[in-house]
Amino acid sequence: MSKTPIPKVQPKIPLSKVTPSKKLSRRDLLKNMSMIGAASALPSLLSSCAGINDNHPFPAPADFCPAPSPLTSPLPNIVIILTDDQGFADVGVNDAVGFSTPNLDKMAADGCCFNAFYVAAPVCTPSRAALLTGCYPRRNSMEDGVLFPNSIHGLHPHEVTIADSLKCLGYATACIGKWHVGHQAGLLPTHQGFDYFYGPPYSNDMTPFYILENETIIDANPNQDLLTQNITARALQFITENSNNPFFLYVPHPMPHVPLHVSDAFRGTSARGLYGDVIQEIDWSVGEIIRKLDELNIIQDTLIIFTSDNGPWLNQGENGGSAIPLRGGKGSVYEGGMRAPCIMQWPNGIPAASVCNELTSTLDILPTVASITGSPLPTAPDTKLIDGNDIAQLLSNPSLSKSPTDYYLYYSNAGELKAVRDSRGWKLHMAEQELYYLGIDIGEVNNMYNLRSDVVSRLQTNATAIASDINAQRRPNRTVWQGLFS
Ligand SMILES: [Ca+2]
Repeated sequence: MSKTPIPKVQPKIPLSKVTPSKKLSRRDLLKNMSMIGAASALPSLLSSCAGINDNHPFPAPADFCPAPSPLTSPLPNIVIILTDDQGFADVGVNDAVGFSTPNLDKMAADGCCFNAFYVAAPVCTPSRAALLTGCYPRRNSMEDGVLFPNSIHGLHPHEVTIADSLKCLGYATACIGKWHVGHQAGLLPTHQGFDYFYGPPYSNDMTPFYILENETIIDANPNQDLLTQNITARALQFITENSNNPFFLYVPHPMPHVPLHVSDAFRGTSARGLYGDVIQEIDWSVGEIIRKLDELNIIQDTLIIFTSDNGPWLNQGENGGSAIPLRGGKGSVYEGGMRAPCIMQWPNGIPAASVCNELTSTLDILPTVASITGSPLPTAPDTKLIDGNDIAQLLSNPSLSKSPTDYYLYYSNAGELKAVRDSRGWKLHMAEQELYYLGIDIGEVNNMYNLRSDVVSRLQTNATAIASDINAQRRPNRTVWQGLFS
């Protein structure tokens, strides 16, 4: 065994260590809330709240971990690289036009392309909350669009994230990139299982835009041209410092979200304008991470997952990406909004040059990581607490195994249930009365709604049942209206 002994679980940083740059007065808060149209919610907040709403059924993070029971030796490192608004077609292996992604293509040659891999919302915040927790955003009340600088809620710290789960086994954990599931005091990555955080709290088109290290603003006016470079440098440093122990590295790039920015080294390098240049720099970053893992001789025991948080921002024109041949993009529940490019590499666990066409999603990452490491999941008798499924068998045998997910729900960017698909490829848009068979109609062109009432009925019934269960088991987000950062 090449790994060092597993260290003791470290407690999360207590709330008392939070150092907000500026506190808002109650008057400022009222002004902000009316700006975001939430004034009507205020009386219940004020009456119920001594700073936070805290009716979450899960234990506090420090009390979550059961007795550790790691399964394998050595434990695999986990690296998740998440891009922002990169389209399904914006990687070489998915026929990108005008730029190249040699490092992602090599990753596919050394690992597996997941061609029916979904995110759980067509916009940033709910998609990211889902990836981290394995839950549809409605289950943990993160479904209602993206957070803005004056938002005062976020993912509840009692939710069990991938980082929380792996901390129980002593993993070193870092989030290096864009967070965007809660930026007020007590909602940052350091309260969600991450030992270290570097990056912006939310999207790069929001102001004030700043860079945090853990919970301190270290750059109030960052040069966005250097975002990808700086994130990459810190990711490499984290890998180097933790090469002798198991680690979880989450790299959610702020790019290629508009406004696009790229370093001088990559400016003008593609035939697809700034968007192509930005993707080529992200591809470079992927290559740097893989090279570092290789150099440190730990790549065999590292699962690397590359995907995007939602589809391309099509109305940005030249500055947006592409999901062709999929229909729609960011904000849409057509495939282009929620089917993401996904490549996974793990030399000891995934066969090289493999392809998986089975139904999979970001929801599956948490339970799969738990399966391959032995890290714990939240449990309760007879109650479903997360929505994802363990796809470890699909990793080890991508072309022959079957998806454990029978039905997948498509929620809008406002959290409304809009569509459902099954593991065979039938997809129903309920309000629109559109039925497609994705197996031969990935572009959602040929509406078969009036031809297959049996399929419509089956999909409708199952979607309604799953959604009803989720609604019945909803857990709260956390609202913080003290200690605001901005
Ligand atoms: Ca996004």
